[in-house]
Amino acid sequence: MVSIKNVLVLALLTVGLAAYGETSAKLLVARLQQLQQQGYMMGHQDDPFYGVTWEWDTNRSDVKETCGDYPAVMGFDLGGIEMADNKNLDSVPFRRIHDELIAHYKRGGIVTLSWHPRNPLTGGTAWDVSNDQTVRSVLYGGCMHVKFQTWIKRVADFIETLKDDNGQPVPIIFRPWHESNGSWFWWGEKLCTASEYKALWNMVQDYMSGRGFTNLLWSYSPNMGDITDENFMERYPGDDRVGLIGLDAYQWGTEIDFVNGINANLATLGGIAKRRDKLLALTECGLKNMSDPTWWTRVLKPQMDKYPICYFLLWRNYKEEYFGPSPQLECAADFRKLYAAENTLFLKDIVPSAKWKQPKVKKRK
Ligand code: BMA
Repeated sequence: MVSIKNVLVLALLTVGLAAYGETSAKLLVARLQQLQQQGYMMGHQDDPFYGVTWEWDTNRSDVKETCGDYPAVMGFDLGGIEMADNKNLDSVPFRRIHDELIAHYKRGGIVTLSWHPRNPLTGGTAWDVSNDQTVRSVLYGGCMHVKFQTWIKRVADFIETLKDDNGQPVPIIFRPWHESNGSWFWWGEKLCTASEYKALWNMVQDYMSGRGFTNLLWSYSPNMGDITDENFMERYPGDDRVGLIGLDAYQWGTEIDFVNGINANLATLGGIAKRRDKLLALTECGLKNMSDPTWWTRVLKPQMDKYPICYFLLWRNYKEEYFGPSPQLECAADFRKLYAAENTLFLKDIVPSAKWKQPKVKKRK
């Protein structure tokens, strides 16, 4: 139901936006803030490409086949685009990422991009942490700087192709250099200093700004762990550089550890987001292979209900490691319960009318 409060919030946001110029990223922020009044959105990584029992079909979605609706948020990964590969690190053709991302936007959904680039110094994967000079090597003056500029350009060239029917750029939650407090990616905590990490972030962001992109909502997401106000700020790129603060939180161990960890972290990040006027989200989450079929409503939902997150994104349904639902799994019933809850938003909840229109963004002079 559209409440008077929601209408007022939207009106105020519209006035506010008009005052300092609209970009599609600012409109996306306003839309996320508005939707948050109703609850939090459900998201799924790689939703339209493959599921627990199928791969590479078209017009399929494990989420839709389980509950009858698409996720509100779809996530896609750019890993491999830097090498000019045709497929990403999980074998998804970039052509399909392009098409499905635009299709989801056109049906009224929200899209987010992550990036697991290969290691530019060693030639290994994003997880190759064998050399702690990698970040330094791509910064100004580093031996891989020139090569890495080409990598960034390829990312930008792909993003530039993501346009709607009117030729307007699709607004995207862009989430590079994630889980910086862990040390499993070459940009991780033990692999670079805080100032090197921030220089890496800034280099990519400044390049994108230089290309004139105004459709990127920058998302910074540490991984669940020992996060304090102080250690968060060490690598936080800055209020002028981040629009959304996220948490990546999986239950790899016991339920109690997960519940304690996610509460501690969402309380900390929620406080930081509130004070700095940023959006908050669970940018990745899940329980591997849904080993507990009631996990979503019994374990995850009660925690999410306590914090002002705008979405949660379950990671991909790869057959060997899946985090979302699938109709034939035992957890399907629990997912339908999650779907039926008032405060969980799926595509139809965020696009109440078939008449949803792509917003017109005024061209900047
Ligand atoms: C990880 C795993 C990997 C995958 C990567 C990028 O969490 O799912 O199998 O390659 O994400 O999608």
